[in-house]
Amino acid sequence: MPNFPNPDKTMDNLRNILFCLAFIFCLACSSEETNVSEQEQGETSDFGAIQENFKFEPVAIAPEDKVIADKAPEGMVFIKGGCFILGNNFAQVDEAPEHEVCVDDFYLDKYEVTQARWEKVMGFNPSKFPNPDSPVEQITFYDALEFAEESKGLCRIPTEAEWEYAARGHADTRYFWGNMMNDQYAWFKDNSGTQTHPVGQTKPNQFGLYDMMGNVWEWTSDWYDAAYPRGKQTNPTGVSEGEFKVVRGGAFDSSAGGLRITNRTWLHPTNKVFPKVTTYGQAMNEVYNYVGFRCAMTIPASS
Ligand SMILES: [Ca+2]
Ligand SMILES: [Ca+2]
Repeated sequence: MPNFPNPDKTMDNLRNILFCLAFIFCLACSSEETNVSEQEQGETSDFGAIQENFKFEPVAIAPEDKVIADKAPEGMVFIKGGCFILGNNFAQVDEAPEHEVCVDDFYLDKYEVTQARWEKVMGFNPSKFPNPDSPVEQITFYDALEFAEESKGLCRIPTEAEWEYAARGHADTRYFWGNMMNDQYAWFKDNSGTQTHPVGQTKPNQFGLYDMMGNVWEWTSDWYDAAYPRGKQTNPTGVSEGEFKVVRGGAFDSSAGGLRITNRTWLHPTNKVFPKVTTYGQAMNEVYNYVGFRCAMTIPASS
């Protein structure tokens, strides 16, 4: 009897091949979503041309806000709330769609939480680059939350929207200082010497905030959802549950591209560092290891 291929076997083989192809395709797609590739994207537009029209202007405190601004706890600045366009339609998929967001007034730490400040509250210093004046790093989201709770009303983790609003300082450019990288404003891969630096050594943004871009990534309170909501949002706090928390701003080991204001990445709230292998089994770049945070504070109702 001639040896005809068994049609079932052939279908099985075909199915296996298709399955493999689909699997490889999925891997290729999802690796686009890892922290490895995200840093490098969105760097090709003609930002130089737009740059010429941008002017850096510090945000002035309106006379009617002076009292509230003066009541900012030590180390915090008053952030006058407002509406802005959050997100970026021309970078990574999870930064779109651009949508209008309004946030209330709040206070925000001028600096990333330093190791000295952390140690005073928490009694230990987990940082890889020990220096009392440098940002604390290698802390989980829950560690940061515990610090916030211990700080008795003077600290909460900012929402993602508050973080982006504050980081922009009303700029609609790629960075708060314009569209081209400028190493006077941020510690990043090209100027950091592969380490964190004491806070406040680079130039501040329009609100007087330091190191919003670079030095260490910063935890926000939002659960990560790759899809931003559509339409106008007021004081958004993100989706009600998720697997990862949003971290923002890039770190000393990020490329210039990773420091763009709208860049989002995500980290499991129990991780102190970005894992070498994701939950999807992809090998991760080892460099994105440094996450810290800064505190926000809601303006007391009596103010
Ligand atoms: Ca930072
Ligand atoms: Ca990203």
